[in-house]
Amino acid sequence: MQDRSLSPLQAERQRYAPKVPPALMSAGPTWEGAAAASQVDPTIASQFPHTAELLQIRCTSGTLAPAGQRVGVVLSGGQAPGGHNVMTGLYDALSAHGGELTGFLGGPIGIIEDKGRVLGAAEIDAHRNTGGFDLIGSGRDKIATEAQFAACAEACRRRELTGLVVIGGDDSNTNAAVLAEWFLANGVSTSVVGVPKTIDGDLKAGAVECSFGFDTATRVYAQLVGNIARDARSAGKYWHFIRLMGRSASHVTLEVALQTQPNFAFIGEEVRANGWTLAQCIEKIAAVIVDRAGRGQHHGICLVPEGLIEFIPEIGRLIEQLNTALANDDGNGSEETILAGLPADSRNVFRSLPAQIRGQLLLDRDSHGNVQVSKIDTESLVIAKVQEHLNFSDSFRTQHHFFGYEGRCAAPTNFDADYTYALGRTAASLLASGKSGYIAALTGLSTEASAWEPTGVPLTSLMHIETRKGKPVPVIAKALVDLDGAPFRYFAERRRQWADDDAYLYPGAPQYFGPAEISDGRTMTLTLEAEERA
Ligand code: FBP
Repeated sequence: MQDRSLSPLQAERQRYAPKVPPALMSAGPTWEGAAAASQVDPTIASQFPHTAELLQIRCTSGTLAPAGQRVGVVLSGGQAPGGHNVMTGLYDALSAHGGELTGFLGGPIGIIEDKGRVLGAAEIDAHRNTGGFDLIGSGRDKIATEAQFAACAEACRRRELTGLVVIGGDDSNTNAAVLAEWFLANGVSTSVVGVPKTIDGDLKAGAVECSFGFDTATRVYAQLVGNIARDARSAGKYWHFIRLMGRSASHVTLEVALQTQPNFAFIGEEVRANGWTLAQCIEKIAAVIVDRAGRGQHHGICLVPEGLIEFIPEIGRLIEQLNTALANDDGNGSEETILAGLPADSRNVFRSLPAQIRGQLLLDRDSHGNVQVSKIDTESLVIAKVQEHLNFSDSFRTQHHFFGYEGRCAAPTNFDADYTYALGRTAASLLASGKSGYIAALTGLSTEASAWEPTGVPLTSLMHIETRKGKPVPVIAKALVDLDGAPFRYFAERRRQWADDDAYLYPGAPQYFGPAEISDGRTMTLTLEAEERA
């Protein structure tokens, strides 16, 4: 009888052998210091005396871990395609020389509470090239207090771990940086290394060219947006407002716009740079709707980054003030008490918003003090305000969508499968050389995997000071869309034409087999940025 425990695609993907730079497959790790990745802020340097002066390093030969390495791994934050392959890369490098990989369960809390298990070959093999984080689970806990650092140290000592790998986004890698520093300061021999994960694409700087998961997730969203664009054009009666995940930064929206060529896309960073108020944002999309309607086109596609709301100046200010007010609230404060502490203009902004949005703005912050933008229906806010602004309600019919979870656990594209497997081996190599306080990276990602260069980037070089829960703290900086960068310029030069014509592209589903230009492609963002650097 046919085995139906796996879909045909799952079975085929398990057999996929990731493409990796040859250096990562040979023995004996050798790392060379290059130069300081960037100048570390003096306040950060004073708080990270053991890791602030690390140099960026490059692997010149071999990365197979020496015998007997015991490494712990944790998945932290939101799911991103490829997390399992970081683990298979680590596992393969370690097990080739009798090493061992322990998975901490349920995210950082798994280290704090020492909940973990040594991973075996069968379960690792079953998760090769799969999406999801279900092998060990994930979580958003923050490792913040002295007691928690000590508990993590104890877990590492008890398990005699030579290394710990934190797979996460900006906040999780901040955790990794703090832990690496704390371990060095307190004589804990476990080295700590981070891996850049997030579909949001906002963990990148210098040698960290992109975070894993961005490639797969944006391809899934672009497929869905393309399908909707074709539906919109076929029916000719709906404007579709599509909110896309990505937190504050608009990288996901920009990439999806580049892949699909919608009639309109908000880019949060542009809104902030120009200081566009909510009313001005609405005027811009309304102008496109009116123009198109004048030509008999009553359909369209508008992309809305989930973080847009934070970039509209008056709402951004309101959110910051609410963040501080909520951080100081004991949980018993009513909406009115919380609002009473805000400046009058922010109170007015709050009251001008639809009730649904007001409620969502007051929801709990995440453990890092961030507003949870995925829970705010910004696309509905835009629709409501456009409706108020326009007077032709009969011919302006809308649909709204939110795409986020649809893409976070898709089977990684070949790029993400290759990249994450290589990141796992790079992390193993850094640890095998006793390097701590680094994030694993590969440079040259727009080229063939055989030309990628395994690199270690000091975590402190990615940090800046930010206000969190009302206090200044060193954190890894979120990379926002660069308005002078090639991806945004490409978009800005073409958007007028995309608004007028139906220039939609239909990228279709991510492909795992077939011509390399389809199955092994790179995102437009990565390609345009690499072309600009060349
Ligand atoms: P990370 O920064 O942890 O990678 O989060 C990615 C993300 O998908 C964001 O785009 C989104 O805003 C958030 O997670 C949603 O969080 P949750 O999974 O807790 O609903």
